[in-house]
Amino acid sequence: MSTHQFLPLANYKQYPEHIMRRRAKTFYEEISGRRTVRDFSSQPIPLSVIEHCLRAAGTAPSGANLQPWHFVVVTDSTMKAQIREGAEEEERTFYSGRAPREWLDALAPLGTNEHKPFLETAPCLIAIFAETHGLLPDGRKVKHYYVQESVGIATGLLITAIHHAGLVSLTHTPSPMKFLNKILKRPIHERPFLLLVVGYPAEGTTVPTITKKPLDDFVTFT
Ligand code: IYR
Repeated sequence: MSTHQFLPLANYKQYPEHIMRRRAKTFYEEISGRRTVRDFSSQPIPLSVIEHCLRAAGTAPSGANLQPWHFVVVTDSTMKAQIREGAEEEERTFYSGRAPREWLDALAPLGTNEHKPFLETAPCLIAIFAETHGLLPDGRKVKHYYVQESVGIATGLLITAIHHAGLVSLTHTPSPMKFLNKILKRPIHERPFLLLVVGYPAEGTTVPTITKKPLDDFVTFT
């Protein structure tokens, strides 16, 4: 028998089926309106909103509940400029040789290139790090489990919370992203996972004409 304490499941509420259906549909309608944006207004965002979105991300399930993530919120313009410089350096090599033709062809509909002005224009960058292992105060390592999955889920919740709050985001993955450890002074056991650009869309922003697959194309019911 477990010697650890368990509590009754609090706050769970079972809805009648028709209510559940309506809630599921309403949520789908809200989240299907999310678009990745690459053109940001410089208008500052309330950090209290970001704090709540991060709290939501921190509720994510994780391997053995070890929560192997760290989020760095960057609003300082000098730091944003350094991040832009680091990212554009990687992107220049990516777009001018490192990426195979097939990859560049796949990206063509998104209209991306090596210029990343949004890293300076947007009011907020959230650098997400995956902790490959934990560290005890005495320096001993703690093994982490399902790190990629856990950080991916937390990031998904963060993106959802940001959309729900009424802000837009861009999942940016300059690769490799090691420059983020240096600029943000994070230890080497924290692996940069993703750079989330957050803010308001610039006036007149356009988004590419891409679509999401219909359900039948990506789900099998047995
Ligand atoms: N990191 C590059 C290239 C890029 C790669 C993928 I996969 C994308 O979905 C979008 C961009 C860039 O940010 O331009």
